[in-house]
Amino acid sequence: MRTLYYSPNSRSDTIVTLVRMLSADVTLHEVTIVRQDGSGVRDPANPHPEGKVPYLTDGDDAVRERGAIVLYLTDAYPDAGLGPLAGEAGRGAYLSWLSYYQGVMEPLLILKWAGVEHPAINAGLRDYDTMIERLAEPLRHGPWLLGERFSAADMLCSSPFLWFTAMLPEEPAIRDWVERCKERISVVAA
Ligand SMILES: N[C@@H](CCC(=O)N[C@@H](CS)C(=O)NCC(=O)O)C(=O)O
Repeated sequence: MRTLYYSPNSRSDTIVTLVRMLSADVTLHEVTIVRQDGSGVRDPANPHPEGKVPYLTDGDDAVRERGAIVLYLTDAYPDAGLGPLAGEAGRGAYLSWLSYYQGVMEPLLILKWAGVEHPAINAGLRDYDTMIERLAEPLRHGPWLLGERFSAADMLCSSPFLWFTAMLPEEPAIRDWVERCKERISVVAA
C-alpha cells in the first residue's frame, strides 16, 4: 500500500495534485510540519527522517525528494502518460529536468531568497539567471519542457514560481509556461 505524507500549502501540494492526475491508489495522510516562520510542529506520525513533506511510503520502501517521488509515481502509473517511460522518446530530457530541479533549481532558488552569493556556488550550480535561461530555451520552441508533451517535469519545475511569485522572472516564455501549468493544475483542483 502506498501512502503520501503531505501538509497543505507546502511543497507536497505538487505531489498531491500529481496523485490526483494519475488517479493513483495512494492514501493521502495529512501531517503537521515546522514552517519557515517557526510555527507548526514536527508530526510524530510522519516517518520522513527529518519530519518533512512530501514523503511516500510503499510497503517497506520509501521515497523522499520531490523529483524522486514524481519519477516513482509516473513510472508506477504509466497509463496517465505524465512522464516518458524507459525506452520512450523524451525519457532523457524528463530525467534531466527532474534532477535539474532537485540538484540545481531548488538550491539556487533558496540561495537567491537567502541573498547568498559565493564563487563556489557559481562553479557548482551556476546562477539564477543561467538557470532561468536553461528553462526558457525549450519553452521558446514548444509549450512544455519536453516540447509538445506535457509532463510532471512541468509541474515540478514550475511549482516554485506558482508559490513564490516574486521569483517569477520577466522572461515571457517562462511567464506564459507558468500560466499554462497553472491552468492544467486548476482543472485537476476543480
Ligand atoms: N527538497 C525537498 C524539500 C522538502 C521540504 O523542505 N519540505 C518542507 C515543506 S515546503 C518541509 O517539510 N519542512 C518541514 C521541516 O523543514 O521540518 C523536496 O523537494 O521534497
